[in-house]
Amino acid sequence: MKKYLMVLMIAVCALVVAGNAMAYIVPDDLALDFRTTAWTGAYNNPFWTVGDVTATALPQGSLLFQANDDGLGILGGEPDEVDHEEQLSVVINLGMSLSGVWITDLFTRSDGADPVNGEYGSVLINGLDTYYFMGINSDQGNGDQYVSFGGAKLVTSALFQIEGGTNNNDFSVAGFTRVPEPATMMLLGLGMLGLAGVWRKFKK
Ligand SMILES: [Ca+2]
Ligand SMILES: [Ca+2]
Ligand SMILES: [Ca+2]
Repeated sequence: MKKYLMVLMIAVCALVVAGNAMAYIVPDDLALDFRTTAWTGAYNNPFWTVGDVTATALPQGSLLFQANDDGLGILGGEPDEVDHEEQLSVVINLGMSLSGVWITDLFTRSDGADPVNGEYGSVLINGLDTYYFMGINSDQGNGDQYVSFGGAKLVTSALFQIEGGTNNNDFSVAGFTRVPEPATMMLLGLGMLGLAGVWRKFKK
């Protein structure tokens, strides 16, 4: 019986390692996902609302960009993303408990404008806390990068913008993550125990 528990533990460890290896690619299961068809209509509109969440292109007169791989950005300047003094505002009416955000299209720089940091941007959460992200830390496939808030935050607003003031800093926003609830983790644990039990019975 102990042998099978060992096998199970190894399988779990392998899954965790695989999960870490993919840590730099936007996962499919975001808590708030701007890549979904619900957000498709945002393209070429000044703002777009889905449920309690409204995204607005700033400054006034700007229009939203949307794509099913990159998420939201701002039209103009470079053809799609947040660049120049464009800003992407996200307002969540009653707030959502969120733990981080996935940025896309954020790359190192080949034009030499900022070879140290790469493309460089920030997000201001609830008008209080600023988190920075740089292209040198991104997966260079689609410029994916995860920005952690260092724990769950009740987020009511997020304001995305470039940093550094250069024209070629641009990025998109795929969406936000939520940390797994303790209840979810417990269910997962119970499920594993159950699986171990079934395995044991099956072997007898
Ligand atoms: Ca743009
Ligand atoms: Ca892209
Ligand atoms: Ca970019």
